[in-house]
Amino acid sequence: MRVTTNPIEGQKPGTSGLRKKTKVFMSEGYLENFIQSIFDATGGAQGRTYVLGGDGRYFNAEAAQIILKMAAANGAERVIIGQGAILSTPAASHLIRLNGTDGGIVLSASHNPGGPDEDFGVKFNGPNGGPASEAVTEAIFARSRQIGAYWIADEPDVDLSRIGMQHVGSMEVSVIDPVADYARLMEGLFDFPKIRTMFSGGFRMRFDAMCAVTGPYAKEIIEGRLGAAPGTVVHADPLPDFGGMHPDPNPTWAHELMDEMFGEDAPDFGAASDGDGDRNMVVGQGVYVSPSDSLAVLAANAHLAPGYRAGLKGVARSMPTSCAADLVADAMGIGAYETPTGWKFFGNLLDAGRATLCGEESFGTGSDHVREKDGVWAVLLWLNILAERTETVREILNGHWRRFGRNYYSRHDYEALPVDTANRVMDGLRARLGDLPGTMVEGMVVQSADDFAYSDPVDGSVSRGQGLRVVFEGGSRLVLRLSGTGTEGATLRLYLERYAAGPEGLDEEVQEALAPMIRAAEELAAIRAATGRVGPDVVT
Ligand code: G16
Repeated sequence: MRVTTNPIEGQKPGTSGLRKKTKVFMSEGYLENFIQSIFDATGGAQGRTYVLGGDGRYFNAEAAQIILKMAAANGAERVIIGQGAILSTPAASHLIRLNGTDGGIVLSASHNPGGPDEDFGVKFNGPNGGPASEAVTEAIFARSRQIGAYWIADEPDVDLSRIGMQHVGSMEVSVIDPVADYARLMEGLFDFPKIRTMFSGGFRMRFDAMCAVTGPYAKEIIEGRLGAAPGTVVHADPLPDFGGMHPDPNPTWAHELMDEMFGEDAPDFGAASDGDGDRNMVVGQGVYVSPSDSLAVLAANAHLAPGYRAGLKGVARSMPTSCAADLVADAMGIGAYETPTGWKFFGNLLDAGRATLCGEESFGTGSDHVREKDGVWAVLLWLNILAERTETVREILNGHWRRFGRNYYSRHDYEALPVDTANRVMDGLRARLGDLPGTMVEGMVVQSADDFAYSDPVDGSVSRGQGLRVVFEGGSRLVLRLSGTGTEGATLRLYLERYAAGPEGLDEEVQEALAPMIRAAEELAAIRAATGRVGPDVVT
């Protein structure tokens, strides 16, 4: 059935897909226009196969039914969908690769809250299993501004609770167990028997799934296959509103886990994941592991896990992520890459075999096993390393810092700012960049300052305007950029990094260690003065 429509403003994918308020997505023709734009901008759906699933948030199942009918009406041959329309983002990426499909559609606004008054999102991944490149998202946006009609089959809903083959018109719909293939992939990468032995020896863990998609994955793998005590995984049922939780695994939002890990009789290891299962936070007994440090520790120890025994080809990190991983890569004599924020920028490096591990300060870590970041994978790699090294998380971190030095790191977020105000702060610092090299700020000499531009070493594409960067002599840095994932106003992210070579000064309190950087940032960008805020809303 052909339905006439008109272009809808603002269907521009951000850092990771299109994210809007759920009610916007539910408004007439909104989802339909965007899905049709995806099909149109990628050569049409005729004869194609796709993977489809989402994080279970409000409107997930309804949106999946609409997309199935649209795929059928656009001539798709087959859609593989998780039971209940559930798939974590990394599991979807794996299924695309495993089945050699033409791509996949993931329904998620990731770590943003869910519910009728919260957020919804749609991401398109290509045949390599990774987020669509900028060229593709631009083409989708361009198409959304010209669209005049969409196609949707007038067919009954698919029974998504029933595993097996069904049809929408002549299109096959394979409803599959969302966990099975993913769990098998993990078993091939990690030493499950060794981790099992660690758990049976009394090792205790808490995994907070935050009422989001990783619950079923963590239950099956960590409790089921690895034998962790029942109850290790908490908030394990994906709920449409995430039980009112903000499924963002950081110390602010995963505070229940933080309280437990910093309390009396804390478990040996704690972890949390986000809405769609691609993020992770890792905590030891009384010690928080920053995502940048986690990437560096994983890079230095990955060879302890069977899937990475042959060593790493290279390590990639997003520009605002601390340089800790670079120090490991240097020591190992492998490539270190610095990309813009957004997992899509890692795709070419992974496909070309230049990088094996990738990571971001925004709680994302992953490897070439899929083309998305992967929360459960990161937790399993940590477990494998802990089982091999038989040291605590704190001992591993301390040893790492003694060897490589410590990159003290924190991100300060100023959320829901008026867009004009946020732009003014960015413009103000941008205008000063050229004059900064050689000047002193807070007793530190500015070595370089620029608006980060990335030239992809594989396809030569250039992405400009990716964040303002001020680098000081000695390896300390300030980065300022606007978030590309928010749905309300603008979020300014200030990234602070101070390098301490050691051996002294490796165990300061992080915010105290960063105090000079915080003052330098205010001197250079005047965020508090311009926004009237007394401090950041979120500190990670
Ligand atoms: C997404 C992207 C990440 C990015 C993060 C934060 O994560 O996939 O690559 O680092 O957003 O982006 P921003 O700073 O622009 O808000 P997710 O987990 O939301 O898909």
